[in-house]
Amino acid sequence: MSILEEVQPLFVSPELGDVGVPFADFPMKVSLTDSNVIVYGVPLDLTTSFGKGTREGPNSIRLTSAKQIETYLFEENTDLADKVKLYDFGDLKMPQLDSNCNLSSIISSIGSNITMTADHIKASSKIPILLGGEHTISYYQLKALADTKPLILHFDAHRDLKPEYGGMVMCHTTPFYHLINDGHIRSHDLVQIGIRQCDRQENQFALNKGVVTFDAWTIHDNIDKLLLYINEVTCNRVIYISFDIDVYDLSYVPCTGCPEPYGLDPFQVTKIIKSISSSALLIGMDMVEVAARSNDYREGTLAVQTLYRMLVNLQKAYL
Ligand SMILES: [Mn+2]
Repeated sequence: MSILEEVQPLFVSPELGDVGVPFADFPMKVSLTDSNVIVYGVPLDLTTSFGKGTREGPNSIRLTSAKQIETYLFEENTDLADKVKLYDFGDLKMPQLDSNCNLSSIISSIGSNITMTADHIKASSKIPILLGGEHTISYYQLKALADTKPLILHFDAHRDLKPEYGGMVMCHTTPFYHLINDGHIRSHDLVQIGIRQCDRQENQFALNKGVVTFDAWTIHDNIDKLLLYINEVTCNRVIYISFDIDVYDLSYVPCTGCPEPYGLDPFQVTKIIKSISSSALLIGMDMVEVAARSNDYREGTLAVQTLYRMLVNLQKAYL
């Protein structure tokens, strides 16, 4: 039995899930053995502070990718299937919650399953792509990939650099603080893109630690400065992308937990993705905080199309 078959029972197969089809369901099915990219969902929505609904993220991504049918990217003249052999593990089984449950211990137990899954995917020389769910989960996947010392391109409206929030240490506003503080990532390897909301302490922490920041206003005024920087800094680097859907302006993503104005648009995000050096090697990725409400699948659609563009444009570390 391969180490991937060991973790597979932790997941509900996409065929048995609510949508009933895998992400980017290709006509020609890819087997687990033949795949080089593995997608898995973690529909965690426990600590979100404002709007709820990120538990719908993985399903809305699967549903919109199934409904849109085509995996051909018009402006790239490329089909996703030409670039990746993708396998969808399905969603991590979530524990039953009751009123007495301890949130921290639930998150930590889900977290160990994420770390083990990402670790096994990496050990099988495949790329893990985590679909969320709240941003908390990125901590656990990045922890598994930390030994590759990746440069982290963190797209987000928020810094997520708080030490704790509402009495919770591990929650959706804290993952990058703890990744740095626990020694999993180096602060100067964190590039935060599209930032426009945080508190004074987070800003000071970022400045003191040398976290690289391109806030939304800087990008709006002079995107070329960012494109040049990304192209240079990703040259011959292993990279990880953590993509919070709320980096987009709230007009594109009305359902996510903390939608914010003054955000990026899809053309800007595509330019940024395309500015990544062709010598960069992608080691892993997450797409988090995607939500859906009452048949509003705008975020799922945007998440799918953003993921497709990242997958066709980036060179995968193990290919
Ligand atoms: Mn955010």
